[in-house]
Amino acid sequence: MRADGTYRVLDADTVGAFADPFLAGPASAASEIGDGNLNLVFRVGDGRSSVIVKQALPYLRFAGESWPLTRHRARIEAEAISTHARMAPGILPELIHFDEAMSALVLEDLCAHQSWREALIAGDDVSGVAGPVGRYSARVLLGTLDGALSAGERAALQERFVYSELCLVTEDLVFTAPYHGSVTNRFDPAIADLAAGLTRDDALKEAAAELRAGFRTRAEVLLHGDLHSGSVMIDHGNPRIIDLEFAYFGPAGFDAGSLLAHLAIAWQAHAAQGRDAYCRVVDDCAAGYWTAFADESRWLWDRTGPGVEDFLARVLADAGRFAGLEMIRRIVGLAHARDIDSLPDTPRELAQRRVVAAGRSLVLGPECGAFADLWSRATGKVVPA
Ligand code: SR1
Ligand code: MG
Repeated sequence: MRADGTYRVLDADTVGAFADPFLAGPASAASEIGDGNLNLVFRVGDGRSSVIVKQALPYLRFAGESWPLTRHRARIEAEAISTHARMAPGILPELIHFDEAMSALVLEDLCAHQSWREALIAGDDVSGVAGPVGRYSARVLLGTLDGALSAGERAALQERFVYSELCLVTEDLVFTAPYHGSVTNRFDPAIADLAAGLTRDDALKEAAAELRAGFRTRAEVLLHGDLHSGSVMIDHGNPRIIDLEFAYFGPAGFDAGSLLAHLAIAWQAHAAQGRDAYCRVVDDCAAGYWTAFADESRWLWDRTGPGVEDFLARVLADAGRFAGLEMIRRIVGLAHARDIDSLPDTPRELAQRRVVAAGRSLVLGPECGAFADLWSRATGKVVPA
């Protein structure tokens, strides 16, 4: 907590003084590097080393002051990093300092890393990334599932991660807006027919509402809450998980669904450009994530009651449903995926239509019973009857 307990918005001129105590030498360079939807992000250096300062604004950066938000997400992110790091050491950035009054985190600078999404878009080598991310998901799920902690510890943790304002943003953007013609939706004019069709699709609307109820009420595990390829920074197969401000106790299949949705989006972007060889690379990422998640879960499983295979089957079935909604909203909703937005017109329209069709089949088709089933539907290789 700052001594004077006041909040002020940092900028490139003032963030140096704020970060100074956390650098070896005096801060000599600072720049705003954030391209995220929510917060300010600065890199501050002393010529030899650097840190990241991430500050929550009292509104949603993407929308501006017309969409006010509290700054509670900074505390949630700080606590989620610390909690997840205890369960999955080495894969979260180091939290150097948290200033509650300033709603600011001082974090290890992952300056040698790039986002997994950007590497996938560029068609780069991404080997060695998916496995550790799958093990991270298993560790935080198994570490916070009912029975993993004493009842008192778990209740205390749940109190720190109640259903947050950002959960309401997810509710709106993922489960509601695409199916109700919200003014926040954004889509290519070329697929206006598709977007309009979603608002008349009663089966999809109903399924989305049911999944929203589960998202709201099933406080099963402490999730990342926004786990996608842009939330994973990589450096020669060494992934680090960032942006935990959406963390909350929710359904165990949500993170896996979100991550697999974004890998399917990457796959569809390459497929629409005829890059089949790179689609095989993305196939390996998706299978590598799920296999590592399942194997690590089996390794960590140590409880009575329903067995680990039942647990994995339930996570997979949920992941398929959540993945479908995540895919659809990244085409017609407020926040898109650069994998597809960056394509030229013809492959972009093709990919957008395929992503929405695949998403719909995941939401409305039979429950996914095996990973291959989920992935073949997400990539449109199989369309369930
Ligand atoms: C306007 S906030 C939009 C999205 O950005 C975050 O990364 C979440 O995915 C959220 O839904
Ligand atoms: Mg995010």
